[in-house]
Amino acid sequence: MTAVETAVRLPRLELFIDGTWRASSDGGTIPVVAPATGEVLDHLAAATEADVDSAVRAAHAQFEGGEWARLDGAERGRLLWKLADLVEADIDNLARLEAVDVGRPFGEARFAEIPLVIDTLRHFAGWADKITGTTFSLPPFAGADRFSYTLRQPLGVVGAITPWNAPTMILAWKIAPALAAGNTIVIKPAEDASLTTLRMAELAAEAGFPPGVINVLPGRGATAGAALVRHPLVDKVTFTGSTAVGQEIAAAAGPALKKVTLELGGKSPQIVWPDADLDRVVPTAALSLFANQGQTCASGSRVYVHRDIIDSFTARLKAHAESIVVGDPLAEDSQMGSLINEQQLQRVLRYIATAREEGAELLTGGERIGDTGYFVQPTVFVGTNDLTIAREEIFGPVGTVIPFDDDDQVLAYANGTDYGLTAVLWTNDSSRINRFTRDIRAGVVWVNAWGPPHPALPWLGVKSSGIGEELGLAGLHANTQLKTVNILSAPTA
Ligand code: TXE
Repeated sequence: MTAVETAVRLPRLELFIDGTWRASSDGGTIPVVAPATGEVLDHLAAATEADVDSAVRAAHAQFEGGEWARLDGAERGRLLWKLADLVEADIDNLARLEAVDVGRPFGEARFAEIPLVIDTLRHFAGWADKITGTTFSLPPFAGADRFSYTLRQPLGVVGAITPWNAPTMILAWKIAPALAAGNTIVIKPAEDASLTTLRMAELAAEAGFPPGVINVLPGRGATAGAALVRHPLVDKVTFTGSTAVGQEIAAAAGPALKKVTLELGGKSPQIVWPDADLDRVVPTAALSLFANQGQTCASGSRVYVHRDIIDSFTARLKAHAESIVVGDPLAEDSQMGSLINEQQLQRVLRYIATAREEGAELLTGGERIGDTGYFVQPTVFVGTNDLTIAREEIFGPVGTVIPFDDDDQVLAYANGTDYGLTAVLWTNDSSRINRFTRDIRAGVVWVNAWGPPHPALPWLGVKSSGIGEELGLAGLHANTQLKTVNILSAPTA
């Protein structure tokens, strides 16, 4: 059945520190498990606190006066562009690694995620020689002519901690702006999804980044991740993951006054009004619910549908969900693959059980598929806004459709959550669009679409969904430090 090449070539599975590959200092390892089969493919080195220290010191040395510190913006941009070219040449291999390691369908990785990696690297390659401050026209000070301006400088060593759901894309979000701005970086990928990050380290070495500019430390969150956050030579921590760990990181980085960017969970609303064209809405709403098995922070997992169209909407969504092909992530026709691990499977099944206990109506799905791997049917419940599944991030293929009657009610529903990542509005009514784009508490709003982030556009969450911005000029600036300079000439007579 499959036209996809299934042989997977694993990258080196050691730590990449200062341009060299090393075992962990205590010999510790983490198994590499293929979620679709449960097979242990190999073992990764697991970084210790001492390994974190070596990597941060290498990154610091390059920043403080190594070859990297002497490169100008155009040269940094050329290296990022070269890396993008190497990723492009390796795209099938990277997509296969992602499918095997994460369980997401090869096609999603090959045609959506990895192209975004390339676009992100090229976008920030273009910024690298265009980082500027501002000049000010101010009156003389203390009898002397005054020239004041700002410099925008790199921060130093960036510590990046990435999750397993879209590990290659999120890695690019961290390295591209950090390196464009002239920082060096130490990356701790997720335990369950380190393969593409290690492959990217191989490609970065091939691109010619000086040793120590990019360091990769597979390892455990509580040890390697926490040590990276604590390290005194780490100037900024950028993290994508759960809100609970984001809070721990903010608490650890706070007393040291480190810069932090946090991209955390979501419980994003989609609102469908009666004038929306359901032929367009339903496939996109389903994509938002089920892409990457629902393991996307931007998933529009609360679907508010006006009561006038609820029956027609649910009938179409049910038919669409039941047409989705769930199967081997490497098979060409698979539209959904496996959840990441046993823990995530149990979490999703628990939420489904809770929804049933709370009286939600099961529209479709609701079951695990088979007993190998962690496959779950695309699942939709219809119910009320106070269901647990309508309030908590599930991170699985489970959507909740909730009818609404008027705009005040649905705005209150949409904003009645601790999260605020994305929101999707389905209507052509300009008054509604103006009101809701203004009043909805979210970092990113889509009107009549839902899709991937674009590297030129800031990506951010409000409330418990995060702090700071990634991507776009704002994401570049989040990797820089301003300095104000005042130059006074000798007093004129
Ligand atoms: O995330 P963790 P988990 C949400 C989603 C999911 C839940 C749990 O709801 O079901 O989080 O997933 C590292 N100090 N999201 O447990 O633990 C860890 O090693 C420093 C949403 O996998 O937050 C990994 O590299 N680092 C999210 C990374 O943090 C620590 C994507 C994320 O893992 C650490 C992922 C510590 N004390 C999960 N503990 C999104 N925003 O898209 C762990 N880590």
